[in-house]
Amino acid sequence: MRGLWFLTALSGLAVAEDGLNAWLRYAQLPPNLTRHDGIPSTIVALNATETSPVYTAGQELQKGISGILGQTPNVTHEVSDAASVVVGTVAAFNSSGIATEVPALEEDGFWLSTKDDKVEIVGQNERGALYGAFEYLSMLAQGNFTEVAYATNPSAAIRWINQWDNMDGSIERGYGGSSIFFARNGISSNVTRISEYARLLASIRVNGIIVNNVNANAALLSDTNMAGLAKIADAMRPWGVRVGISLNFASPQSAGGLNTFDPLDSKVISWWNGITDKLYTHVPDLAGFLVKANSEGQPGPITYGRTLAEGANLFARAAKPHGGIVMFRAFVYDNQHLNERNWKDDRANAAVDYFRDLDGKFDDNVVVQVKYGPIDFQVREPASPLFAHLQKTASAIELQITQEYLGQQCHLVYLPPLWKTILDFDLKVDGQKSVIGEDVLSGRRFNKTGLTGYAGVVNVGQHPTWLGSHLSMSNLYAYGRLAWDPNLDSAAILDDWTRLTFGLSETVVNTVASMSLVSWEAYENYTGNLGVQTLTDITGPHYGPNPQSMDNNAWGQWTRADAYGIGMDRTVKNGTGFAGQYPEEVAAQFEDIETTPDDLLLWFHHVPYTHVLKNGKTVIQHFYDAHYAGAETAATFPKQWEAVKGLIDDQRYDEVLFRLTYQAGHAIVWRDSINTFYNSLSKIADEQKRVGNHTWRIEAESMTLRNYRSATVNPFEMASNLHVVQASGGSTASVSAPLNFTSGTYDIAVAYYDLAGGSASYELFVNDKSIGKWVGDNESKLGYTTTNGVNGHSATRITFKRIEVKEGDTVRVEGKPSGSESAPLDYVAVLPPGVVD
Ligand code: GCV
Repeated sequence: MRGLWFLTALSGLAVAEDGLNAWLRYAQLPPNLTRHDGIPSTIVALNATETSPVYTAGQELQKGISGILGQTPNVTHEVSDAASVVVGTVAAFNSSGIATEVPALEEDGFWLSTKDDKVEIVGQNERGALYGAFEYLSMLAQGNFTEVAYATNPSAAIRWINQWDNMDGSIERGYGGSSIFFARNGISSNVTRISEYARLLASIRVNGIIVNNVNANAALLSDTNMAGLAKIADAMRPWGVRVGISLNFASPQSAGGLNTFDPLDSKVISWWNGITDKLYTHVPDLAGFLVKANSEGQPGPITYGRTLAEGANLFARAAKPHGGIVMFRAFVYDNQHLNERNWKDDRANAAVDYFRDLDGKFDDNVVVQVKYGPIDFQVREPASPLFAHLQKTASAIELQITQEYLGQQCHLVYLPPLWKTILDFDLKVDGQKSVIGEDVLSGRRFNKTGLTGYAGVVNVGQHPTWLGSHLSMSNLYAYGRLAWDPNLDSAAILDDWTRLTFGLSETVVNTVASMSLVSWEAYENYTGNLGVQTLTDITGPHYGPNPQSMDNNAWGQWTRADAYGIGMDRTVKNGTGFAGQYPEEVAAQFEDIETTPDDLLLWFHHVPYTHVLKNGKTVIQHFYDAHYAGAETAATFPKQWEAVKGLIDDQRYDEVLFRLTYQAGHAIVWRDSINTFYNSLSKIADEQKRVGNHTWRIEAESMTLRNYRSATVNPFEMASNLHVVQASGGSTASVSAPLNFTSGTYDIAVAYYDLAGGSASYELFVNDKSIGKWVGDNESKLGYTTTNGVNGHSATRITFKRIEVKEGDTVRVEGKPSGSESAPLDYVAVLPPGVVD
């Protein structure tokens, strides 16, 4: 028997996994962890209706127990003495006559008891019962057979997802493939992935989803599409996930044929009432609406001189009779009239400026949805001060699981430590403790009952890994866990996720933790430090470096960098006044440069590059050092990951290794371009003389060129030594140079540019020995927003490890252009062990 278990466990490991099951794999436990006694034989689910989450819980328990423990229990719906697991609502338990001592539960809460060889899972409602079933399965899957008996309740009622899916099947800021909800300007006919997604969401206790982009298309309101929405809702309902939609404010005009969309116009009101009634006939439990108004070109009530509250209440009143709610976004700003030359202009002020005086003017089924920081999902922002002003209005925080500004799922960035800087922040409203997660979003601080919570922007797509990257899924998992309880520890959540996703090996758990828990800090280090934002290409794909674009843009995301200094002066005394939007104590802290933490210094203050930080370094030296440190940390990731080889399946091992290796290379791209840019702007040298000095590099333009020509790049800092080479025709080109390094073993890295419009092929040689071949086809592998430029988005590095080199050998790279990709090369680095350059 033991031998059989062993074989199964081993073969289980070898099976390739594509990530589709995410953290719900229910992999069989290793024999030493499996309890052979007391494997549940009968599950009683106290509801036999197939669309009921309790019915789903019964099925899921059966599936999970069978996978984890290797024996398939029966599922029945009648109470019997044989029952070893019973799942149902408090009401169903009571009416079945089962004696339980369940404490009072809140909506969606549950009680789980595994004492006395019986498992009882009691939900306040059906959804809660399903959550309890997932909790029990999560324990089993982690080999945790402890006897427990406890109740748990959500911190907030709203725990939603926002997908930014377009009706043509694309996803705004989508890096995980095309939409699972929409295709060809309609609703997708295949709901399999939709229901699988709902399963994942239910397991992390997400109870609602907006399925279409906030930049909404009124075509969703056609009869055909409403019928399609009903199919989506049917697929998600058994998992307790309610569906909602984003609305386009101008729909009465663009889709309804009216000559206005003024929210106070009676024709407009009755048009929306009619549409809403119709929607509810298709989807009777529609969760509600999400509205982006008067922002980034979207229409809204201000167009007619109406307030944002009047706009929100229009939808609230239409939805109210049906029990629906309106999530109204506070992301309102006027990018047409922001002018960097005006020292006092500041997009960060917009949310409070627009909403402060509207507090209390929203209907009670409106929730103002506030991005976590005042700008837009940057690598670090202070908490939005709007949370302190919405005292009579329901509010929710908007977090972004989608890594729009944080490496687009091609860089490992575990986000909970970033979210925690906001959730754990104390706004000290009126001098009283007002921690955003625990006190404000829970509704406790301002005595809000019912409607508060969380909205997480997610770009799940058709990719088998859902987000395009296995490791990014920890962010989705953690989002649900934190929305339930914002006081949870980021590291503990991650360990649960790793065990469920990759198995119980301690090496795997420790490796994922050791990379993930420093990943946000590393990303911040090699992108934008001290609160300056990410320094990405704000006018382009928001992916690679482009610090110049962070000024003189119309989006109001500025750093005010010049030859002498950097940072936004957001003080009241001399700047934009933003610091004054916080409650008194916090405002005073940020107003004063002495009490502003270094990591938000440039958010609140404009300082010379020579300003000395609390850590004793000047701003510019900190920039240099942080970029080197960040890239060095990223360089450890692929190496660390190698430790899990053989401990997880090869498919996921290889796919993760590919991305971590790419990230290590792109971190160097970031490091060099940011350092080169600020070095050139400030003319202040790096004390350690690293910037611009690359002992181990051979610049392509200095090599012997065949069919390649040297070129400058724009922006200038996007190439080492400011130059690249590009093939001048369609035929194979090459660069070659003698290696003037002491004979030994080196890693050889080649820096090249991978453009969207072609797949150039490359080969690296030492003398005439081929070291490796590759193709510039990131566009079909990585999912980030590709471009056709030789720039910080396309800059890529490939590394060949442990190559024997003799002094005087010749290194050669051959490149064969393809399409618009002229096989561009930047440099070859010949790296002694441990050197990151
Ligand atoms: C959906 C940023 C993003 C946009 C997004 C917008 C928003 O500006 O870049 O893609 O639009 O935020 O949140 O509405």
